Amino acid sequence: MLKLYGGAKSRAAIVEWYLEELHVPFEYIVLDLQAGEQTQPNFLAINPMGKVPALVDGTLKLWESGAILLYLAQKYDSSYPQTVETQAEIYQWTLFANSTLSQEIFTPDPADNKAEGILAPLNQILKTQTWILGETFSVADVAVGSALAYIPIALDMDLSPYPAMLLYINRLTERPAFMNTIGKRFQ
Ligand SMILES: N[C@@H](CCC(=O)N[C@@H](CS)C(=O)NCC(=O)O)C(=O)O
Repeated sequence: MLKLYGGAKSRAAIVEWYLEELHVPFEYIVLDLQAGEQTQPNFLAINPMGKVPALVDGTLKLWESGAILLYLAQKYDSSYPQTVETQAEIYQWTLFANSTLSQEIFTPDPADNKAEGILAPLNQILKTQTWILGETFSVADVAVGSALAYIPIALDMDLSPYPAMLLYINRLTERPAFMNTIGKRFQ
């Protein structure tokens, strides 16, 4: 069975959410990050960087949440788009979520927060469509949505200027797979 390595409150919950969406059975192995289990040789053999999430699927050992999401989408998502162009949009949104979006949301100093520049266009996009790629929920929603859904959970950021985004976050957090994973782990 596929194995997902995570920590009590870690980015592994993003992958856990997507696995639940896909109904792919997996074993979730929670490492004690405080105790440094991620730096032990048996885990470094899976991810030499000593970070979670990491995934083991047969002989494949994969790390970086974005890479894991994209792999799972291609292998297990029956609605994964067939055209290279739409696949490229999925890469775009997944990489955006893990780089530009995360950097601008999760700034150590709230005074440095430049998120407005990207939250406003995101809100605009979500005014006219249900999900990031249009009317079909996809891995792009897991990548982008997990970052956005984290704002009301953990950050002191006013999202009232972005009502379409707030509705989008509500749609995501009401999904049973979200509630069973991120929703539970970050209560
Ligand atoms: N960009 C990586 C970040 C991985 C990461 O920093 N994971 C944290 C938990 S959320 C971790 O393993 N921390 C333990 C450590 O750095 O020792 C990803 O998205 O997978």
